[in-house]
Amino acid sequence: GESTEHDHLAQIICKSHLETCQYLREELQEMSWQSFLQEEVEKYQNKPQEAMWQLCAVKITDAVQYVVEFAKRIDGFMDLCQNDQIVLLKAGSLEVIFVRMCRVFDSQNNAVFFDGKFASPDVFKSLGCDDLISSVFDFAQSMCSLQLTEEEIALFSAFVLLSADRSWLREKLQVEKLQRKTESALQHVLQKNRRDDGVLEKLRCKTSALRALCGLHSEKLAAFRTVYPDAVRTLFPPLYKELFAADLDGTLHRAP
Ligand code: 4D8
Repeated sequence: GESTEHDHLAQIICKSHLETCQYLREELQEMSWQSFLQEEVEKYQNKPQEAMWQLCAVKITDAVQYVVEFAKRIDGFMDLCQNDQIVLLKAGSLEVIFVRMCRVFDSQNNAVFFDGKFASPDVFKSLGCDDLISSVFDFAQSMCSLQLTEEEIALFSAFVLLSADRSWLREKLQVEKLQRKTESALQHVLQKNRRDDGVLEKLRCKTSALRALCGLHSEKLAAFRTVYPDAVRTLFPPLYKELFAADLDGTLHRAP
């Protein structure tokens, strides 16, 4: 019946999520005391802006690759036309990374697992994007305060990825159907976990916060690129450029 179908979808999405997350939450919680020493923080702060941008672009690209793997394992995603798979990943992969960030976020110390240890916002100072960094950390704090289970994070990630209102979708209805199924599976799981305190509504609000964060990231990248076009061209991972700076020299939009 209805309920077993939800359970099945929730199980598959949760399994895919755990298998594509690199780190288990428990493993990280055990080492949450491992924050960077002051001299290590200074090492990041004294990096040239381009070098810190490159490091972050590489880390984001690694994380994107895991999100792509996650997407491929979601029931129905691979049945979408290739255009729509690309549109959804292009618009949603960074959003899912920001959702996943709450798994590896130490809210007591306002620090995120980055480059092997827990990093506070000052580690990212040399990027020159203090407003973006503080918005990202605020978002992680508010996601953490919802205290979602791994299953709930998995389903919310899938829900975000399957957003049917992205521009340039060709088979919008098919994406809508997948998103609705995911949403009712999430609703079902929240009920099962006795979370009837408007969590679903709060999560729906989070989707606009996620869009704002990605918009801010694009703005920062565009500004950085005007100052350091060569750094972006020669040092940044091709996938990062394809996803976030495709209008410059991506291949996704080029005819084969
Ligand atoms: O599981 O894949 O290892 C953040 C990046 C997380 C950005 C990554 C990052 C994550 C955003 C690097 C730079 C979140 C995990 C590690 C790398 C998401 C900041 C910190 C993944 C969860 C934690 C742990 C800077 C991984 C926000 C972005 C700004 C720019 C100017 C590029």
